[in-house]
Amino acid sequence: MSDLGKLQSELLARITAATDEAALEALRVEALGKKGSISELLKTLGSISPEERKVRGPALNGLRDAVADAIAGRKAQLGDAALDARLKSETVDVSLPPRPTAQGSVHPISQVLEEITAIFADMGFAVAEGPDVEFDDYNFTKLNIPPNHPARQMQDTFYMSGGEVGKEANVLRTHTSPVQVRTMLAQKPPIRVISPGRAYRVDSDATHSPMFHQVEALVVDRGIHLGHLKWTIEEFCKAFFEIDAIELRARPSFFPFTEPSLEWDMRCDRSVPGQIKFGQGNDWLELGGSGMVNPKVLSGCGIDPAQYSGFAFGFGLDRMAMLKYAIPDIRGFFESDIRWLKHYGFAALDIPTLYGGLSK
Ligand code: FA5
Repeated sequence: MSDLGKLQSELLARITAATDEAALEALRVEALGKKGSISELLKTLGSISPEERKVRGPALNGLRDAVADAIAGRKAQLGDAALDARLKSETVDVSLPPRPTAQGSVHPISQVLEEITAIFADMGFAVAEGPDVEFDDYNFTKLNIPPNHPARQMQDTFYMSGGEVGKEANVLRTHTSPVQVRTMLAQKPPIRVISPGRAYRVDSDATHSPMFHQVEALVVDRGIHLGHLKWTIEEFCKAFFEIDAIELRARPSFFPFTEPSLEWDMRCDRSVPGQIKFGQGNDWLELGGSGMVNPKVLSGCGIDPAQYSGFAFGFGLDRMAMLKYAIPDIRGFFESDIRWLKHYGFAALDIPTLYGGLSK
């Protein structure tokens, strides 16, 4: 065997025997590197005669290519074997339980809003909506609170700059009562709507929030009187507080948009801290304002007060949630504290109805 043949079979045997990439790389450097055995032999080509070079040149190139191919082939073989071994040893445990996902809850305001809507739906009320940014005209003037009237000061709020009075909505509504105006302008009697939603005032303490919720009710038809108002509030409170033996008290009050005006309180016992028992005790809890729709408001909205009369009331929705679910401070509703939401939130909406549900 020629010297080249010997070198080739020796190198190929070592390549085949190499067990990892590092050993292969060492062999590559030893044979094909700058000072490798084959590279050194190639350098000798310059110093031999042209006739010899014709024979030795191709032989050396053949040797170099055979060794390079063998290294590449063995490298691929080792790579495949390593991948095979990894695939055999690595397993995916499909029985691993998923990581727990954060469970949300229904906010008490959403729960109470749905409860109230369902109870009034059972009594035949539709839901009317209005925007949070309201016309000064609807929030005040059409409710018989003209500019500079002292009642505007009792409901100080946030005004949008640039809103042209009467032309552009320019005030964060101070109550849900402007929805009365919107409803009467859009629809003729008989009217029977509620309007739950947000309201805004310059207020902030444990029972007053700058942003809060009210639910408005409006009924306009022929022959509507205070008895209808009383019955509706009583039935609503019985269903909402889930107690038949409630006792309500009406106090004379003043709202420019109702005449006469009444505020409603519920009898309760608050002698045990953190507990409210309705229908007993000697304490009274305020629910909200109400009254017969002022004839000026009716005619201002295009309804003839000689033919129609109506009642309206507006209760604080957050206050009702606080009463029903014994929540001591209104500010917790809007602080987005996860611990608070976990404690007072509901896993799912739970909706009691007055007469057993709409489907009946
Ligand atoms: C009104 O807002 C009248 N629009 C209610 C009304 C409607 C009267 C229809 C007649 C006819 P008042 O300012 O009293 O009334 O507010 C009603 C209820 O909203 C209060 O009893 C209270 O429960 C709630 N409320 C008022 N301000 C706040 C506040 N800053 N934070 C939380 N609740 C509030």
